[in-house]
Order: sequence, then structure tokens, then C-alpha cells
Amino acid sequence: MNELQPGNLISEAADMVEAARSMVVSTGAGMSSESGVRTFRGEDGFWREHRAEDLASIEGIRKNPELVWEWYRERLKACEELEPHAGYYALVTIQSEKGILPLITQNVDGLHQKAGIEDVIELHGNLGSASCIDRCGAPSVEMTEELFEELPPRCSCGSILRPDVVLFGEQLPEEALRRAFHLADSCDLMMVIGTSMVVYPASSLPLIALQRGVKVIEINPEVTPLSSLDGTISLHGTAGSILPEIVKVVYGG
Ligand code: BV8
Repeated sequence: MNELQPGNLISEAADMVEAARSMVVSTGAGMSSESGVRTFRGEDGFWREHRAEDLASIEGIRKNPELVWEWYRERLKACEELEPHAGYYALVTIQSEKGILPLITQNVDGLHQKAGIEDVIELHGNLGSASCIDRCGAPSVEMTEELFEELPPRCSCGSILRPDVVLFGEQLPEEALRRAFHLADSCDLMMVIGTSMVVYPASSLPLIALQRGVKVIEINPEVTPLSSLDGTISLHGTAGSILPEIVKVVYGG
């Protein structure tokens, strides 16, 4: 890990962003937290009181349907009511300056797209729809506020619905995963923002880049398993403050 002072780290990261010809970004729940979406394990994390697998899994939904749907209602509201913070728009600037900025995310709240980031690879799906937990064959239903009038929402067959996100123990969408691994395997710089590096296979992406000798810029107020690895430049601060600082050094304004 680089021991330079934060100020120097920002200019070091800025130089790397400017020089990169095939930069890729990877984000976790911490990217959304300054927009008002609680993280899973961070300071105010939702999962501080609950275990991840007890909620974001088929067994968890069957066991705690109301609790899990409360959590998804909170995130659905984020999609509709909350606004992306300055960090998202800093990424939009890099995207427009570089012409392309593939962004891999573990988040399902759609905030990257809301900010105008174009090439978003959703590893764990999104909150667009829900389907029958017993796979009765009824079509998926759109995730709207009306769906939450009765908790948990039910399928026309009477079973409870599950959000069409990737739950623990479920395979990730094939094309999204293929592209994510390809980008980790071909980028010349990876920026990892707001992830605790707990969930696999998302957590393996920066490790693939590091193994190729590619630098990884980490933006996270907390230390993670990524922070101390050779090749990682760890900027210990928030996405909403650090990203605009990097963009200011590289592109002015
Ligand atoms: C799979 C659903 C094949 C949608 C989610 C044992 C060892 C290793 C792996 C496993 C194992 N047993 C099972 C596994 C595999 C398992 C897994 O990884 N388990 C973990 C818990 C050990 N993975 C899977 O099951 C995946 N599928 O591998 O398929 C398979 C099949 C069967 C059996 C085995 C393998 C599916 C994983 C997807 C699960 N679905 N979500 C939703 O509701 O969101 S996971 C969910 O939690 C998120 O999608 C995300 O991935 C994860 C949360 O992680 P983070 O995004 O990192 O968020 P977190 O809160 O943890 O951290 C936030 C960070 O931000 C903190 O560090 C904080 O400091 C920082 N932060 C806070 N504020 C800011 C900030 N940073 C910057 N700025 C700020 N302002």
C-alpha cells in the first residue's frame, strides 16, 4: 500500500486516470450511500443488524418476507426519489472525456444510469421486476410502489414474490459476468469504489487486475482486504468527495 499523504495520493491517482487508455470502474453499496441508500456492512449498514445470507437469499425471503421486502422497498424508493451525488457526475465527466468508461456494479438501485453513466454492467441485476418465488410460470411483475401496498407482495398463484436480483447462492447473469471478467482481464487501470470486498465473484475482479500488474485505485473511508495489497492505491475517503477532486486535477473546472 502506498504511504504517501492523501493530497499526493489524489494527484497520483489523477495521473493514472489521465494516462489510462482502458480504465474500468467497479462499484459497491458505498457508491450509493451519500445519495441516502444505506450500505450493507458499512457504518450505518443495514446488515449490521442482520446477516446477509439471512436476507438476500431464497431461504431468507421465505423466513423473513416482510423484513426483506421492507429493505427492497427502501432501495426502490432510492431509485425513484434519491439523486446521484457529485461522485456519480465526476464519473460522467471521465466517461465523456475518455469516450468510454465501462462500469461494473454490485448495486441494484439504478443510480449510475440516473446520473447518465452509459455502459453499466449490473452483476446482481436491478430492482426493475419481481417474480414468483415458486417459479409457477406467471410472468414477472414490474416493481412499482403499488406492489408494496401489501407486504410481502404476492404472485397471482398466491406464493410470495422475490425481487429479480441475484440472491446469495444464485448464478450471476452470464453475459454481465463474462464482460466483467473480460474487463478485469484487459483493463490498464481499475477504480474500485465503495465495496467491502466480501461478496464473490465481484470481489475477485480487482484481484484479477492486480495479478496482471495493473494498478487498482480504491476509494473507501474504511480499510478493506484490497487496501493492503501491492498495486492498490487506497484513497481513504468518500466517493462524493474524492472523485470530484480527482476529476478537478485531471480536467480542471
Ligand atoms: C455465486 C442482491 C455461484 C441484490 C446480493 C464462502 C466464501 C466465499 C464465497 C462464498 C462462500 N459461500 C458462498 C459464497 C458465494 C457468495 C458469497 O460471496 N457469499 C459471501 C457472503 C461470503 N456469492 C454468491 O452466492 C453469488 N453467487 O457465487 O454463484 C455459486 C452458486 C451457489 C453456491 C456458491 C456459488 C451471488 C452474490 C450476490 C448476492 N446478492 N445482493 C441486493 O439486494 O442488493 S449481495 C449484496 O451484498 C450486494 O449486491 C453486494 O454484492 C453486497 C454488499 O457488498 P458491498 O457492495 O461491498 O457493500 P457493503 O455494505 O458490504 O460495503 C460498503 C462499503 O462501502 C464499505 O466498505 C464502506 O466502508 C464503504 N463506504 C461507505 N460509505 C462510502 C463508502 N465508500 C465510498 N464512499 C462512501 N461514501
